[in-house]
Amino acid sequence: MSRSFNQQFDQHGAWRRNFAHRLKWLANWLRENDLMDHSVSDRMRELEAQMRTSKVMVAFVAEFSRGKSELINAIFFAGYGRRIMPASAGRTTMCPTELGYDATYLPGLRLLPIETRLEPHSLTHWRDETERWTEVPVDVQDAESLSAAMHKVAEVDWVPVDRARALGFWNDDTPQDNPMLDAEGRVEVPRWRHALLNMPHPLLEQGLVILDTPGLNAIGAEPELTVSLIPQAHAVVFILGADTGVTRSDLAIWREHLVTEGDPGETRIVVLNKIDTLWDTLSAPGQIDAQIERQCTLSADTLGVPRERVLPVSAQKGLQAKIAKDAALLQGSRLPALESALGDGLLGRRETMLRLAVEAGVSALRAEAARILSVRERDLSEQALELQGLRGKNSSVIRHMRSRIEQEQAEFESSNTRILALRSVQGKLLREVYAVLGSTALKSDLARLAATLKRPGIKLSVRKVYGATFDLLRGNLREVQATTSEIQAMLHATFRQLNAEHGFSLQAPAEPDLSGFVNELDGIERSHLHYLGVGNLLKLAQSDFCDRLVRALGSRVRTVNEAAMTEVERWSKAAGAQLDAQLKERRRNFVRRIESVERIQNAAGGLDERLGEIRAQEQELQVLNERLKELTALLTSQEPIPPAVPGAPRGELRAA
Ligand SMILES: Nc1nc2c(ncn2[C@@H]2O[C@H](COP(=O)(O)OP(=O)(O)OP(=O)(O)O)[C@@H](O)[C@H]2O)c(=O)[nH]1
Ligand SMILES: [Mg+2]
Repeated sequence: MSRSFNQQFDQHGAWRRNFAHRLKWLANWLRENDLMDHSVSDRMRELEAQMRTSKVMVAFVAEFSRGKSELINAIFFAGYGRRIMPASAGRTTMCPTELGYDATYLPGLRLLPIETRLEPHSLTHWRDETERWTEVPVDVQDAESLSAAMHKVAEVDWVPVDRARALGFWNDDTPQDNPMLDAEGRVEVPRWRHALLNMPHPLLEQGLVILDTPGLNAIGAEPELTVSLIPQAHAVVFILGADTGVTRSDLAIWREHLVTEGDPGETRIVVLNKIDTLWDTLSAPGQIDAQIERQCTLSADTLGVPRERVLPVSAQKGLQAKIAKDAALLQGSRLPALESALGDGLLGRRETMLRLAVEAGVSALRAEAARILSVRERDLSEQALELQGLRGKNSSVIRHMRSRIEQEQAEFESSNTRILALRSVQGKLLREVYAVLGSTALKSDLARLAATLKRPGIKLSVRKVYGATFDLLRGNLREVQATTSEIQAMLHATFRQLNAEHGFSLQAPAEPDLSGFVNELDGIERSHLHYLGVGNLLKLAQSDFCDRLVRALGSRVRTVNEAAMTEVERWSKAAGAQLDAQLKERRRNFVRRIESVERIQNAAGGLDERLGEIRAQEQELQVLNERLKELTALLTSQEPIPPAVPGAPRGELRAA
């Protein structure tokens, strides 16, 4: 039998915990052997954060009442022995609901009031404005309390049409989509804009984020969901009812949310839910199966996905079976097959991606630490050469040698101008990068877009207007890439000179490649145009819709720009740290050389003794080098860490 999603996620979590533990070990070892300089510790921190903060988001998207919330209950919350997410006939979930765990906040439910839509900020902005959220205290250990709190996401208010219009739930241009009025002419609108449940559930603690969404009308004009939140999910589960098949509104949602930006298909799973409604005591089991199969094939054809991407289940019976521990019913619900599809596809791919990212980080870390070792090795062999030259020489020669080293030291200290110049040019170019990609520049680019989109008659040329803005944004990244190439050329030249002058082994770190970010912008542009193409174009006439759309765009582009700036910064820091490390080692080297000569001056026969010491130190370095390779290779493996060779030099690993 295949493992359940929960088990697979547990393993994924164990793999991550194991990595964090080994990283700590490695850090101790590096510190004890004096190998933890700035660039090494930066790499360490990055690796640690990368593992710790990596999230896996699964979004559940469908028309109302298809069973999104019920499916979430069945897959993730059956252990509570009851429904946690409210699921009932008609519209239930009224606002997008994110379930996750962030240890920096107390566990509980936070709700963002719908009125925030009247203010000009994106959801991303509101996430950090804690005081604007309504906190609902929850005892997350207690199923009753949790379930009671979650009913908040179903809350609605009845408001006059004007207010509904302002909030984005009423559009005069598309009357067919407007909700019904009550006897007093009021409109039903969600009370909350977004809900965040922060809860130390084992899966959520390991980085799973679940996004439950409301059906079509309850979303209203919230482009952020379509153009920002859902495209960033690692998997999207789209749900149909086995009784209804693909309806017109299912198709509308599919087209708006599920047609992907880049990576096609694989991250989309179609669920044909409520197969229990086809279970019929008058039909033979074979007939029922044939009927389910027919519905799956039909749905696959209508949506244009391969048949195997459509999975039939009964969320309700699955939940019931898990709670009652009824194995036959669970098999009948076909929930296990869906869970393993989610697990294999989603977690498998996620883990591979994380592994690749981490491996790149680990080899950079190894290279940084190995560089420190090789500088030390070279210093030792130079010292040995220098000392061997003293064999059989008289004391005046030795005195002379000492003063030569001191002179060299003084010259070295005064020749730092080239290094200072390099630093200042680097700093200036980096400030230019910030100016191009920073949020002030972005704001003005996007303000222009918003203003243009609001012009009457713009609908026909939306593609062109977006194209112009995105050309500008892509141009910014290219401009920055040109700047980094310039810095890189300078680094190469200066490093080569310093290497020649001082015998350093500086090597400019690989220049960041920003083309991936350009591709991300392409994807964002496509998703926006797609969104506007599926019937949202008319809404551009509403100025607040336009603003919301551009804000959602702003927060995604900002993320891309910030990630690009981080890459550039990391690269620039790595170059600086190398320089620092070599300067530090060189200074230490002068001190050691003077010390050696001093000792030989003072004691006859000290020469051979000192040479012997140097040989021993060289051997130590070799052992450290081997151990470094071994320990970094073991970071991502599950194998036990072998003990160090007996008699190995100081600073062996201690358990963290
Ligand atoms: N028979 C049957 N009913 C189901 C199944 N799954 C869900 N339901 C019922 O369908 C209704 C809607 O389920 P929900 O989970 O609230 O649907 P939803 O997609 O979250 O709907 P909204 O929150 O309104 O967007 C509820 O009454 C569920 O009990 C199923 O597998 N079989
Ligand atoms: Mg729901």
